[in-house]
Parts: sequence; structure tokens; C-alpha cells
Amino acid sequence: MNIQWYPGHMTKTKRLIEDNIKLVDIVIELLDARAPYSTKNPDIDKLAVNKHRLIVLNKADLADELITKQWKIWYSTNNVQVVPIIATSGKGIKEVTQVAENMLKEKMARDLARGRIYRPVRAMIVGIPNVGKSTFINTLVGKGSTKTGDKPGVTRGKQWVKIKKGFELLDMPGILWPKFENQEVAKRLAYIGSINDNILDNREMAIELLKLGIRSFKSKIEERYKIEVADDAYETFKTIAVKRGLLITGGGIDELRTAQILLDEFRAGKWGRITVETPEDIH
Ligand SMILES: Nc1nc2c(ncn2[C@@H]2O[C@H](COP(=O)(O)OP(=O)(O)O)[C@@H](O)[C@H]2O)c(=O)[nH]1
Ligand SMILES: [Mg+2]
Repeated sequence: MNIQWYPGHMTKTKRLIEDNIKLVDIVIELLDARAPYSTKNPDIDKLAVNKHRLIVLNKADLADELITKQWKIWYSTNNVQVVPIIATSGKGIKEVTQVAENMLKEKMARDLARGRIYRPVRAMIVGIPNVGKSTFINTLVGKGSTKTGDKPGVTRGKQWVKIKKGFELLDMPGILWPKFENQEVAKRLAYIGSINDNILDNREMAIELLKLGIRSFKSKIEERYKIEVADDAYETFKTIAVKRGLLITGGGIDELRTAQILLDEFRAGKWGRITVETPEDIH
């Protein structure tokens, strides 16, 4: 298997982010908590150099709680704080603004001491497609906030949104690209539904996912499909197809439908809360 995909918009996107990053005090980077390595842009450290950084592990409702804690520790440094959230429900959102404000307190105090004109703290959201940037912005902005109008330097059509007193967010997220040259990463992005399905071999993808599952979360597959999981992924695939009655006329199993159902159910969290990579997997 070889997943081929190339984001043609990369250069343009990169320039846009470089322009916008200049305008903010803090960069909020969204990752998918189910794959916090694979959903991380490889160049963000360079792009956001000298900026305060906050990593948000979104979709925490779908991820393994224990592994989310490991990732939080893994990514935390003096400069980078990590907050798990559920953008769809709003859980953890308040903590994001609190942590951001805390990180910027010193800077604000410094500005004040130097007698500088008051100016709100500004943040922008970045992340690869499908990590939940739009959902997060919508939840964060909520009903109470107000658009503050165009300001010089902001790419036309973009606006600052006041989240609370002294805290503004660029209303357009920066869209980053994943580590597209890495096949292991591509597979994990496919599992969580972050790569367009029509460029994938779903059958192969579902069997690969089962392979990973047999290694790392066997009991969750057994519970979901009420089967005994075999060591061999294709055997397990067939067992699930038969159990679900996914057969074709004339005999045999409907492999395409089985694959689609497996992937859809996994992505919807029906196998349980699963993270497809741990910090240990990546070094
Ligand atoms: N389960 C779950 N789904 C989420 C969460 N946040 C976003 N989503 C879903 O993820 C998908 C992509 O979200 P979107 O905001 O469009 O991502 P974007 O491409 O980064 O802007 C949508 O179907 C959202 O409903 C979350 O915290 N939990
Ligand atoms: Mg979006």
C-alpha cells in the first residue's frame, strides 16, 4: 500500500500563515487527540518561532484518556502548554483562554510598565484539515463576542473577534499540511478520517486498522463486534462480515461494505475511545 497525496496549496497557505503569525502574540495549534503526532504540522516550530504556543488536543471524547495524558506531558515545555478539549461540547474551552492569558500575563505587565498603549492579546488558530478548527472557533466565539472590524495588516476579509476583555482571536484559522511524506502518518490520518476517502483503498485500510487493533486494542474490537478476534487481521475481517451478515449473493463476503462499515464505526467512536499512536511509537 502506498498512500499518495500532495497538498498543492501548500506554498500559498504557508505564506498566509507567515503573514498572520506576525500579528499575534500566541499561536493555538489544534491536534486530533487520537493522533497527536500524525496531525501535527512538521514546520510549525519554525513558523511560530518566538511566539507563545498552546497545543490543544481536540476530540478528546474520541481518544483514550490515559494516552491523552501521556501526550500532554510529552508536548509540554516551558514555552508550550497543552490542553485537551472537546470542541463540539465546549469542554475545556474555558481552560484554553485561561491558559493563554496566563502565558501572556508577563508580557502584558511589561507593556503596561513601559507605558505602552493598551492593546488586547491576540491569538490565532492553526491546524491541519479536519482537526476541528472551525468547530473550535465557533464554540470559542460563541454568542457573546463581537467582531472588532478590519484592522490594518490583516489579510483582507479577516477580522478580529473579541473573545473576552483584552483577548482577541483571528476569525480565520491557518490551515497547515500534515507530514505527507510519511506512510505511517498517512495511514493513521486515514484511520481517523482525515484523508479523503476516495484516494484510499478502504478494504486495505480497514484490514490495516484491524491489524493495529489486534496489537493495541483487541478487547475493544471483541466488545464492539461480539466476536473472538483472530491473530490474523483478514480472518478477523471475515468473521466480522459474517457476524454482521455482510454477504454477497452467490457466496462470499461483501468486502467493500464491511470495510466501509468498520471505518465509519471506528471514526464515529463506536469501537470506544481509541488513540492510534502513543509517544512511545514515534521515537
Ligand atoms: N467527536 C468530536 N468531533 C469533533 C470535535 N470537534 C470537531 N469535530 C468534528 O470534526 C469534523 C471536522 O471539524 P471542522 O471544525 O470542520 O474541522 P476543520 O477542518 O479543522 O475546520 C466535524 O465533523 C466536527 O463536527 C470534537 O471535539 N469531538
Ligand atoms: Mg474548517
